[in-house]
Amino acid sequence: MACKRGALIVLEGVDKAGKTTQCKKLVQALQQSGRPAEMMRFPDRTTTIGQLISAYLEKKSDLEDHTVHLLFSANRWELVPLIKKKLEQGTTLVIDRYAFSGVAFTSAKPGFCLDWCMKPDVGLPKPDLVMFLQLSPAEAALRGQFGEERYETSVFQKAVQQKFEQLMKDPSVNWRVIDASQSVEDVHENIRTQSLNAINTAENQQLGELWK
Ligand code: DGP
Repeated sequence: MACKRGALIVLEGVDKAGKTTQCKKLVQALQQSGRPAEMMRFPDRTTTIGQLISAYLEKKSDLEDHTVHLLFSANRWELVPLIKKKLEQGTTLVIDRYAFSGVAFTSAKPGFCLDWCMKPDVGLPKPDLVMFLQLSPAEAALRGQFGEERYETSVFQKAVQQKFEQLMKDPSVNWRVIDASQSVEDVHENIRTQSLNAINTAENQQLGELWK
């Protein structure tokens, strides 16, 4: 019998919600319970395209807004063969940000509509579960100052949050809202439970295509 496929699990949320910490804890917990799991993150700054994105985020270079949007999307597409291979091998992938960040961050800029922003990512592997770590701007501010990178201002983050809320209305995506104001351990427990359910369901389902 062919091995059962892994699940594609995505964590989304505004900056400071705790996505990276929770991705790492989830992968560790899955591995400890004997389930093959690996973490990925977008943008993946290690590729040639990722390095262009990284320089842009660090404000070392300026790129036209449509151009950078397409680069973020290309950065996801270039990893698709690897994503599919891992899932087919039975490895569950836990991904820190995906196309939803792509759409939320660009559509928060003036002159961009959700529809145009979604187009380049149509057809990407569809996550079996997307958990949105919900944290109010006030609570995010309590977690300390934003860094120096582009997009790290509270005004912009509020606009991004609104765009995520619009995206979460799409019933074709399996969204779960997670209260990220709880303790790290409580958030982890919630995420772990949701993920185990998704892994069990994904085993018997074909991988879908996003926004198709
Ligand atoms: P991180 O490495 O998770 O801190 O993300 C870097 C920053 O890039 C963060 O502010 C969110 C933003 N970002 C992530 N993905 C995309 C994307 O696809 N498009 C745009 N415009 N911004 C993104």
